[in-house]
Amino acid sequence: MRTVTRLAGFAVGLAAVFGATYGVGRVVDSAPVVEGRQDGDAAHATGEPDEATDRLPGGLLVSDRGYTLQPVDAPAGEFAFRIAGPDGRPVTRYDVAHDKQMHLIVARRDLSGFRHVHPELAPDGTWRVDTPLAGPGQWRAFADFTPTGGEPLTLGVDVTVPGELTERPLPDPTTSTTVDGYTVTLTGAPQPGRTSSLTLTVSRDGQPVTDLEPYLGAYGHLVALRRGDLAYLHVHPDGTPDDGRTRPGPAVTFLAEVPSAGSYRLYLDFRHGGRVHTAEFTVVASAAPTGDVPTPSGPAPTGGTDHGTPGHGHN
Ligand SMILES: [Cu+2]
Repeated sequence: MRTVTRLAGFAVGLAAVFGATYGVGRVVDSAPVVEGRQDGDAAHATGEPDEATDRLPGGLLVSDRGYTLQPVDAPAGEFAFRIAGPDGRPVTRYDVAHDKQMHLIVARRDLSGFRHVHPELAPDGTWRVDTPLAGPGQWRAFADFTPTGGEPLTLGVDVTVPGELTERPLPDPTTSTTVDGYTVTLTGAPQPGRTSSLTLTVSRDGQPVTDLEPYLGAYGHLVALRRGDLAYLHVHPDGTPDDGRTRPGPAVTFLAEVPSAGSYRLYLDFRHGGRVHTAEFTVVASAAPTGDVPTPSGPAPTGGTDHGTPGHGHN
């Protein structure tokens, strides 16, 4: 089903904007599978999972597959943007994914200040939200959406908030962090080019939290950003609240595939007590040693200090 969607999106994009913005992504992306898509989609026809190998990670491009993220002027205290479609006009129809038509994620270039919010769509295609940009600096804003008739996209754009900027160093890698009185521990480590299982376990006052509340169709929502370029990674929850097997905590498991070795900042949104909390981790993805056998779950990162890092509330 997914393949069909992607194919449809590609055909539409190609017909409408032959070689224009779509070409940007293809030129930059050197993965050979991309060529397969060009000549009739041999790779897709096999049904192989190719999410991470046939294109760039999300969020690096302001324009992809004919869709362009365009911030627009907004009153103070508001952030507004449109998605221009292949015909150049603002897109007004979107599919719902993870409970929403549009997910807007922002983070400062130093990976601090993460926020995940849900703008409101006006009939003219303008998305508006109380500005999530919480202070001066160079921010990256990511629009994560699926245009109706197209395929899922994450477009990114830089936004500058003037003022005195204090650059914050990336916190050390850790397997435990605290936010709003919750302790969240991480097991598993991402490895480039393969799917890794990451499990986040939530406790409070030393007791496991077993009544997490669904948020965006899952018991947690995880975003990963790569240090250096803020490549944006979709990380899919393994299980949903209504599948008959997934429990409401204390553990929430995600399947992650990172595109390269390097440092990543993970942001886990979870809901408990009627509020959304965001736990943050720095993790390091290391290339697997030669001859290593792929495993769904790697060992916890070692060498990290065990201190908690302050998270950011979701209010
Ligand atoms: Cu969202």
